[in-house]
Amino acid sequence: MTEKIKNVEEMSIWEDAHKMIRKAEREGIETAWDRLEQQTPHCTFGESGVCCRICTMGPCRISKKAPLGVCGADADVIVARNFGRFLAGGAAGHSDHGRDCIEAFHAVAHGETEDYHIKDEAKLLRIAAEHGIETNGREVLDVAKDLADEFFESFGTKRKKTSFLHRVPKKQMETWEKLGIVPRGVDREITEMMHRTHMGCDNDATNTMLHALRMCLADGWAGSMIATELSDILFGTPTPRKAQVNLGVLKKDQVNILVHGHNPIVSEKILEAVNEQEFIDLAKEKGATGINLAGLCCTGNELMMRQGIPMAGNHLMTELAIITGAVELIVVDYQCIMPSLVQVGNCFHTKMVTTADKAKFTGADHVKFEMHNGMEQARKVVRMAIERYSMRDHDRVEIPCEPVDIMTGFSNEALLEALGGTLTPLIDSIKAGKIRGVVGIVGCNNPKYKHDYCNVNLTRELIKKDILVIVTGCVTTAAGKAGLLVPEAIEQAGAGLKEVCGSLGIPPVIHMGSCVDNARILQLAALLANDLGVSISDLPLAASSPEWYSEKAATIGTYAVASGIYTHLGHPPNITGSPVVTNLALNGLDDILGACFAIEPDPFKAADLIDERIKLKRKGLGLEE
Ligand code: XCC
Ligand code: SF4
Repeated sequence: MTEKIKNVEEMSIWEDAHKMIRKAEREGIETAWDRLEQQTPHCTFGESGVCCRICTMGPCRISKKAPLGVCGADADVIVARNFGRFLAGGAAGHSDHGRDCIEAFHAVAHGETEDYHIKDEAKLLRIAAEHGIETNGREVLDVAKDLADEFFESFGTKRKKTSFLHRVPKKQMETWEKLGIVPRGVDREITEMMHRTHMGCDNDATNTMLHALRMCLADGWAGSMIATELSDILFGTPTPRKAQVNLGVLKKDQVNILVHGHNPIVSEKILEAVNEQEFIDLAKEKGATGINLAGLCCTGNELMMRQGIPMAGNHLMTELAIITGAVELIVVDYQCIMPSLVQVGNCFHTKMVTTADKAKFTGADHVKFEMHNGMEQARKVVRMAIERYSMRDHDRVEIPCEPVDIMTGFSNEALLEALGGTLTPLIDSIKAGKIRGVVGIVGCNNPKYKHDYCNVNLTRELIKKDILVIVTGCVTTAAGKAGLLVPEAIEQAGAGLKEVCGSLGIPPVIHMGSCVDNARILQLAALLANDLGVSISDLPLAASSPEWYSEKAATIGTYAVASGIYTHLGHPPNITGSPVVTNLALNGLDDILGACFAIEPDPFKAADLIDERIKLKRKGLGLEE
């Protein structure tokens, strides 16, 4: 065995993680940290983005000795193409999730399913009206049919603009028009990126990156925004509610089912099924006291926001959740699901079930969810979980801690309601400097970092500086475990933020949902900019993804910057081999968009960088500190 690079305390900041990593070591179970060690050191050509595999005259690797690929492409072109395709993967992930939501919504509108319904009619009518669809005196389902068509069109190639661009502030839109980056169709922009990056097409790094901005804008303002708004229409717009987080939400004496992935279409049905009396009785027959459903990653966020279902953990906790030995079944749809979960499950009695044809895992059982059979399939999955309870080895069960309370459910609608119906109190607080700015901290975990160290410390530092923090994605669980998602956390905030949040009864760190729900942050930014009659890039806003890992996270960062929001990342994407692309990301974009990326692994220094930026933007608006 090779020497461990890190001790357990250096891998994560959490007690539940430490205990489960130790249990894994005792029981000889491999985790992401072990495999990271086997993969280290990483290939420096790959890391800096200068390895090109786009055609079979290569692969080519750029170095001082060999500065051009066989075709003559230099490091800038190769990095831009690789990064363009990386971002296309992220845009495709969110947006195809959005398309699945449209398909569900379309099936409801056309009466093709009994299993899904319109839950928030008022929101449906509001969004339809936003898109110029007649709502007066019409059947709700007829309006829904038109809205489904509107959204499908947003993915196509015939229009000049996607849906939701009417939400973009005027000045911001003028910037995009000038740069030629107004997104046309979601699929079109992704396909065009694949085309441009084929050998012999776009051989100008800056030009490729401009298209990357357009493609990512299509993801944020259309693909993701459609996913968010339709999920609200189908399953309800989130409202503030209590929930709990960490591995302590698993129950020793109950059948534990975990939902993992992203789209509420599967997890909402599983939730309905676990509450059916027939299954509760069956679980009791098998010796359990009940059925416990908990979430992981973003599907966990979706269920937590709308239903208050507890969150077992974020990305790096997914293997560790199974290592408790208490999980009967883990049911997944797509994205961020480590294939290793099958192997870890095999070390216990844990069954993994896949539900989407586009995300099968060798070794897992496949129960295909379709619009017409969601409930039937959910019942099948819950029955499988209950049947496995008798296979559990109770001597191997270890639930490592007590759960922590959180407050969730802050959709923009809910936030507006908490503010008394208008944004004015928030804007007044910003003007008065009680809230100096707003920062969205989003994204993932990455075993290259001490798990959640940056996520938590950056959040803490910002609220100390009177900066309101909005969290989504896997940062949510980090902030929740740290006790930052409850109203009492105002004690850790600066005096101004403490006063404002205290009077509203809200936490200084607001949970706004899953990763597609970063679209809610875009909408909020647009509302603030419109209210002040400025561009988003004029606002004292920033975004951060301290521990990001995925293509999707890079895409989110890129649409944030393209939308005028300064964005901090803990580490750079694989672009450092190109001076042109790197300079564009860190400086050049600032000149054309009023926003750029910043890279800083240290959360305390990152908080200072963000603080400086907020000062600058406040000054630009003529606001006092
Ligand atoms: Fe995935 Fe969305 Fe990242 Fe978490 S935050 S690891 S992308 S689940 Ni999106
Ligand atoms: Fe090499 Fe050019 Fe082919 Fe890339 S596209 S593999 S640089 S020959």
